Amino acid sequence: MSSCVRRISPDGNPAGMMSDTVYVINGPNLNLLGTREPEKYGRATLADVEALCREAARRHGLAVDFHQSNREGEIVEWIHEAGQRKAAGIVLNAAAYTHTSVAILDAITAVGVPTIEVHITNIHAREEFRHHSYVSKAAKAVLCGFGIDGYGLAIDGLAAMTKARRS
Ligand code: CA2
Repeated sequence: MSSCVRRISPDGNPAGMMSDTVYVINGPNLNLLGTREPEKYGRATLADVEALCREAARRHGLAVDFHQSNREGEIVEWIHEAGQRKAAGIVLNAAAYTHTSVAILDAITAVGVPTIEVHITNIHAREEFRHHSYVSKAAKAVLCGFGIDGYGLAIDGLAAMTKARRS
């Protein structure tokens, strides 16, 4: 006789099953969006980015866990949380940590959640030090230069990428 045990993890997600949640994680200074340097980053606020992400996710039957921090360790911990909760994906604008953080690269690699790197600006058309990204080494895809629309495009891409895995 065979039996099957379906384990339920503390967040209510059956063990081994992918959740419908996409983590959107924003790095340092992105809380200033819409209030400074509009010529570079536009006039939309981080609250506008959150609304855009929720709408894009809703179209695909996904939910959003939206975060911003100016602290590297907190970003690392949200990536771990996305892994523990078996998130459908991560949309990550690590901002300046993109160009410096091996800790964030290691976290993405460790959790194995499909991660889309997003930048509002085209980092390759900016200063040389912005051309290198540690995040890109572990990202499934990279979007830059679409303004805040890049976040919605990243969620569309994640939905397409993970559809088969979620059904
Ligand atoms: O283009 C992007 O999204 C960046 O990730 C933005 C980072 C920058 O360090 C990256 O090279 C590219 C900077 C985020 C700062 O956000 C601000 C927003 C409004 C006003 C001032 C800063």
